Amino acid sequence: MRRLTSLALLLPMSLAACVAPMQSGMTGSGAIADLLDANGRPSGRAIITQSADGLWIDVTATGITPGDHGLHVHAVGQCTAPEFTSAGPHWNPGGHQHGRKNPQGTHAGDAPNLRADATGKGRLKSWLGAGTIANGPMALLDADGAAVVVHADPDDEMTDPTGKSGKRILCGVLRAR
Ligand SMILES: [Cu+2]
Ligand SMILES: [Zn+2]
Repeated sequence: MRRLTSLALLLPMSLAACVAPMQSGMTGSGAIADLLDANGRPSGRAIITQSADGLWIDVTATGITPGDHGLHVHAVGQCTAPEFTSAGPHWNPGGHQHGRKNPQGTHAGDAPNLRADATGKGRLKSWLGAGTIANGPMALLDADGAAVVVHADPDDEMTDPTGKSGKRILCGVLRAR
């Protein structure tokens, strides 16, 4: 009985220790982008959160064709329609090749494909990789910022430097949140 009591006293403390890093990742150390299509139409949202193990991405996209779409963080925080080439190449502070399945990969900005359903809506939540939002050599929001881009075609997660993911159809400039 005495042993049970001391366990019950210890439990809340160990729980608090587990939860603390998650909370600090959710308050302040994040970035958000409103996605726009080539006509400037609101088309979803991207949120990037920093936690102890790196960056996490959560993207909701609307108004796109059903199926898989390449999704990346690009190196420049500029989305000039309609081509969105202003967003630059994939965010790649580590100097790697493209693709999560590429032995020479991966870009820090490479996310898994985003799959849209029959209504043209999709959501992708994934661990992105090592990195930070604002500080250090792997900072996402560096001097020229960063953007989230959704592509017309699936990313083969292998072919350098773009994964053959085709046209850039949605783009959103990341800002600190
Ligand atoms: Cu891209
Ligand atoms: Zn890439």
